[in-house]
Amino acid sequence: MEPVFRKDFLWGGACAANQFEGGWNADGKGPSVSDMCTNGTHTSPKRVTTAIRPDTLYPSHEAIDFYHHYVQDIALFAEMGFKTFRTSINWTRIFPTGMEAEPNEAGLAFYDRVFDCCKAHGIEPLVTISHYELPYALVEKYNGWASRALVDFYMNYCKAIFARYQGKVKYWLTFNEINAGTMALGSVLSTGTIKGYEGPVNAVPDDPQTRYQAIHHQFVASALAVKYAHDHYPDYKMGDMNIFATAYPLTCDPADILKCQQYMQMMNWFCSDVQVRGAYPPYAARFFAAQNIRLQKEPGDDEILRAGTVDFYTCSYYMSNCVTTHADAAESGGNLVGGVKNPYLKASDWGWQIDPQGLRYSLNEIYGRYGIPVMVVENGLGAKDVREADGAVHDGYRIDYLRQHIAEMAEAVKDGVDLMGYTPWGCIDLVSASTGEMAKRYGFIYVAKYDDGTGDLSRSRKDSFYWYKKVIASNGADLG
Ligand code: BGP
Repeated sequence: MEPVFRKDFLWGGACAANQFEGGWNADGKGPSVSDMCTNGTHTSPKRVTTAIRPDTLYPSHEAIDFYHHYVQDIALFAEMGFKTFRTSINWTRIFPTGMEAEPNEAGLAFYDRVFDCCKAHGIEPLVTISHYELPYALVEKYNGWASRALVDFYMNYCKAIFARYQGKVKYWLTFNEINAGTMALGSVLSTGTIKGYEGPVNAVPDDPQTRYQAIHHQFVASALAVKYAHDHYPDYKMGDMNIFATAYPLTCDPADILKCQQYMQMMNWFCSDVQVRGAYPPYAARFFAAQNIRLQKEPGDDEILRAGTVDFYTCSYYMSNCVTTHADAAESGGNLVGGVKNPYLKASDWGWQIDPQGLRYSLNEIYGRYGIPVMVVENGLGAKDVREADGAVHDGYRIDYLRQHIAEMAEAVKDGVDLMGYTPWGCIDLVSASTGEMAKRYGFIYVAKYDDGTGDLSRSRKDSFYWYKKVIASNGADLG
């Protein structure tokens, strides 16, 4: 294939602190919402608890212990040729309850070491400020982002990390998958609006009013952070981050087309319309009225949103789904994002429908709408891997998945999309966000850690490791 990607294309991989660091209470760190979540499976949901229960496995507590393996892990990323590494900062390492006046020096120092190590290998960090790691103390006291008070706590956190990592970090994402809050499951991971709730993560009593109010507070916090960064650190590039859950109408029945459009609006466009264009989109008003949602805005909020628009757009892309008004269609099994089965697509073992062409389609839609640089900061196949006795993992299925998606990204670039980079999800095996499992692996690097909490944490290179190294070395021209 001819080289089509930019010369400075940001090839790399993505992780999130709560899913791979471990060290959940090391060096003064406080508990986050994720630290209160037990393990689960595809069929039995993980649970959130209001206190750490004895004899209960909390997968984030050790995870794959990047906290003590970062030197080795970043060296492996460098061996693959990573230009960038997307990770997040665990808010509770810096502010253990989220409410302290001063940051925790030991937490700040850890990320100094991580970013210095990246820099030493010529890897540019791409940092998610908040990736499902809300301080649990803010849930207990404020019901998470339901409270406007969180805007100030978030800003204190941003100011501390913006100042500290000047010269080390240039690319920032304000919230991971901010549109997760538009779904009921997002109330655990994203908005933290679960005060006093203990039970399965998919059975939280749903309250759309609270979720959308929480998202409004996140919009304000994000815009203030972007504006502050632009004013104080002109070299910082600020991005948003969305789940892009492409949907197609199941039939050409105009009722299906309309339903799909409405789904696309409130699921995929609503948050980025606010964060990229700086105002609530017109279609939202009717949605809120129909749901009886009344947002509390403070005077000046509209100006804040207008002044804090992002420099680049990012998204996760794993799958697509269908939407229909016809009641007899079968559900697809996606964990975070539900939908109707597409008869033309196959699904992963976790029911996520694999749709590489949908990525080309989505990138065209996104770039056509916003016209700012776009980056795919999560994509990949969660699958069960087998490590052979000699340490090898023959993950041809993962190579196939990634190859097809990269080929479609190349088509999107040829279509005219300004694509900045690509960071496949879970470049090293880590804990699944939706199920809490280790068995759902995404990595190029296998980690000997299992669902029962056992494993010696040893790392080994999968077949996809060597394949991705060639992809990066050829700037995407050699897809093997
Ligand atoms: C996204 C999250 C990630 C990640 C990924 C894969 O929704 O941003 O944190 O985990 O999906 O999902 P899962 O881990 O459930 O397979």
